[in-house]
Amino acid sequence: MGNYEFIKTRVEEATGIIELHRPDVLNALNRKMVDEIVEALERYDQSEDIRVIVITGSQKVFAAGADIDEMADDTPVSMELRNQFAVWDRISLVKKPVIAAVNGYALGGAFELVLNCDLIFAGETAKFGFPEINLGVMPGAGGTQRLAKTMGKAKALEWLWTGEHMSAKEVYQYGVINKVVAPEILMDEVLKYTAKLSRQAPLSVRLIKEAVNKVTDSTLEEGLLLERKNFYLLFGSEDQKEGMKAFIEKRKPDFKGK
Ligand code: DAK
Repeated sequence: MGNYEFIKTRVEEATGIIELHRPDVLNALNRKMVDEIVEALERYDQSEDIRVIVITGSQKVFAAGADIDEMADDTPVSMELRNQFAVWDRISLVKKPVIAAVNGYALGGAFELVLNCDLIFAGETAKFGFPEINLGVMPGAGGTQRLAKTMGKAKALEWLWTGEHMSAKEVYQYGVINKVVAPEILMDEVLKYTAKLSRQAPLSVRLIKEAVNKVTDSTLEEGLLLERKNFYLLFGSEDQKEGMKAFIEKRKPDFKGK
């Protein structure tokens, strides 16, 4: 993988891992770091050896939001000219499953990055929140929309207005995250799940992701049409033939993602 300054990458079996690494400032996301995360995501998405992607931080912190020093002097014009949202938009174009593994703080833009992932696993000591209101701003990289869609309008507003941190257990109760485990076994739990997911038919995994994301991004009618299209598409794949043949022959399928 590329030479990165603010992230580390490694591969475990068929899982590509991206670790945020800017320890001096609690992994605060500066622009270069966001560029690096997106570049690594896209590389793993293209790689034939990778089936699942994990984004994580350290045991202590996922990330304390966007780099406040870097954005303090920004203006609407400077942000518009830099077209900074374009790079964020590329995150949701990743076709493979992306899982966030969160220990410690995931605040502001870091929580938005987490909400952009398909699944969220957290350690018991993880803390989530949108402190933007304390800085006189608001979430701008999808936070208000994704939070309200997953936890409901009333709770999202209550929380966004206070800017307070919520524990992993609380957030789990509202259905925002998938699983809470002891912090020291977080990565093992995530890798157990990705090992399982890596054995599933890759095309099915990818088209299910696209169809489920339609639920939150469109009307029911559009979602049903996309689901049907993807369903037909899978019947044109070698993996569908292999999967059904393997069942009939009472053996495990050997999926190739074709
Ligand atoms: N930015 C820069 N430095 C940060 C930082 C941040 N977000 N968070 C922490 N640090 C630095 C601290 O300044 C401190 O540096 P030194 O003093 O040691 O030099 C060091 O990290 C350790 O932090 P603390 O001493 O504060 O550590 P504590 O354990 O006491 O507190 C904390 C941890 C996470 C509660 C606290 O650090 C904190 O509240 N941090 C700020 C949280 C925050 O407000 N985050 C930013 C939210 S706004 C966009 C997309 C997204 C966004 C914006 C634009 N576009 C696409 C245009 C997102 C915006 C946001 O995230």
